[in-house]
Amino acid sequence: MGENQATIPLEKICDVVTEWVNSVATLVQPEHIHWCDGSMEEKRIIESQMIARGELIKLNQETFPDCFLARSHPNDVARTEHQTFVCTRDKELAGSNNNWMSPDSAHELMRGLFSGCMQGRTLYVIPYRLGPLSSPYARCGVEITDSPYVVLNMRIMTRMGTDALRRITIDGKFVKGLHSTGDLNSERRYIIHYPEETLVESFGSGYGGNALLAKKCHALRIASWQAREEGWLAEHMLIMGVQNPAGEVRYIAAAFPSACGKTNLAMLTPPTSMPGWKVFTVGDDIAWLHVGDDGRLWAINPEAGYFGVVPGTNRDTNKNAFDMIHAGTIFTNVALTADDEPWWQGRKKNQPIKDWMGNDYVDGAVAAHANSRFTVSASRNPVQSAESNNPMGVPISAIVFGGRRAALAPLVCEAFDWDHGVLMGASLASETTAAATGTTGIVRRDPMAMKPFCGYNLSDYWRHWLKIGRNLKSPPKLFHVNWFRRDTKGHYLWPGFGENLRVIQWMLDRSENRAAATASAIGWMPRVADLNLQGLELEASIMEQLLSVNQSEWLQEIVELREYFKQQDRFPAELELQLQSIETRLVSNNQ
Ligand code: GTP
Ligand code: SPV
Ligand code: MN
Repeated sequence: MGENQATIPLEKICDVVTEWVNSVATLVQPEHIHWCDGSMEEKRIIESQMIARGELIKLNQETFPDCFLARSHPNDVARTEHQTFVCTRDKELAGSNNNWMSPDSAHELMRGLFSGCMQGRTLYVIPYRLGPLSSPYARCGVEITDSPYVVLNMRIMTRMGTDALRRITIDGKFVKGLHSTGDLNSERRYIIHYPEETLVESFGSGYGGNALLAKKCHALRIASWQAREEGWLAEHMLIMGVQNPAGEVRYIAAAFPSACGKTNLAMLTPPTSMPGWKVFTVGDDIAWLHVGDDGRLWAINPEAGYFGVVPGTNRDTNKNAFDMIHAGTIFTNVALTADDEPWWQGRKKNQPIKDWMGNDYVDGAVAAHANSRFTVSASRNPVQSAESNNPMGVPISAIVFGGRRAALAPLVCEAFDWDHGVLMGASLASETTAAATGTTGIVRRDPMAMKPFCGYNLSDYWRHWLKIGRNLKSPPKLFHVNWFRRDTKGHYLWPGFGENLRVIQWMLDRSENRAAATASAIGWMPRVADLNLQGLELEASIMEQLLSVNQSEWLQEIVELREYFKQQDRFPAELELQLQSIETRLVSNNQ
């Protein structure tokens, strides 16, 4: 496909896109229109224009070459889920998990907001491809935006530019994304999806998932809709390769809610006490999963870069990320030091003088915003997998679900079969984080880490998952993990980060049928002796606690899950059956 693509003359390829750009331009009335080609020259021009206007700060070029700092409006620092809508003709299709408006009312509302909104501004046309070149699973989109910050970020996060336009001509279709920062009035902020029109409209925000429309809006909400129609899955998952000392490489996909550890796990540095182990990153946030001809599940990462959480990143927690973000990185909403270095909580070096809003830093105040982020190309990752650009993706041996749970959920647990694993995913809950606006630290249900990103009714989504399982001859094993269990003083019981590889080793060994486990009421679990804990100094009593299943707490969880699932119309009978089995086992196992 690559060769055919290159032979199409550029002047022939833009018709479908040009038509749409022209109609948008009539509505938004920009001063200029710029078609992004993704070139280095274009990057430099946009950077210098933004620097001249004070929208971008050049960081210390000796210690952080080609790095910049951007500050978003203080009311615009995270995704705003209450202003995010899925607008389907039939409300039931969007499900109670999504905010809904009729497509007609949404179009009317957005037309009003977009009307004349780019007067005096440049309209950027960003053609982009999601997925490796020549992959049959790759998809294209075009984002129209008036934000040069969005252009610079999309340039890193997607394969942006002329190649994407060529592919659109071959595909004959693309996802449309129209975005304007508007006046950044938080009352007039909407992120609207029309899956039936493969269209996204976003107004009033310039931040992250609200504005980089290829990411959550296209690659998850619209893509999940398409995936259901076409028989695949679009998931909020990292993809990692793990090589054991024997040189065998296996791949894992893991769904954790926002700011719950995907980037960190995907780039994990093995502990020194696990010599010979290696980890390679395929993706850190989104996976597109297809049933292969061989009956296995295969995954590609649609993205080309990382938009990762900065706070907490250092040599001890995530050395690969720490090294990676010392060049070619856009920092958003971090603090600044006297010598123009970025600063964040947990950086362990230097001191801030300006906080994330650009105000003088006062001791004890918040320096970097909790949801401050780095944008960096995946090619800068020292452990990027060579398979990242494989058009067919990588075969998945294990699917992992996990969240932040101070109590209840054990360190690791394996589903008895696919349907049980789907229930595990559907039951996922986590303490809320700063990745979305609202109160943090409250446990909420976040099925498959997709609550904010599933573009359709969750019950239909679970049915789709069950169906995918039926189509897999060699399904991956499914697991639930919890790195975030705490003691009564609030300290994490498990050291996390690199040490998580110990749990991964057990999961992969299970998928090869070479690790022991015991059956608990909630799934297969390792005994302490079944885990490789060599070189890890952790009291036996803590390990016991991490692997314990408290019967009364779990019975209470079943009650709460029933209550939650009752709110989902069309809840699949197969999952109700799974829930009943757990309950029966809890009562009879007496554990
Ligand atoms: P999104 O990009 O929002 O989807 O998040 P993510 O799932 O990629 O989360 P990320 O890896 O960026 O982690 C978020 C926060 O959790 C960071 O502050 C990390 O330092 C912290 N974290 C990650 N892994 C662990 C772990 O194993 N243990 C503990 N205690 N903290 C962790
Ligand atoms: C998340 O919130 O899950 C993110 C960041 O990965 S954002 O792109 O803002 O959605
Ligand atoms: Mn995410």
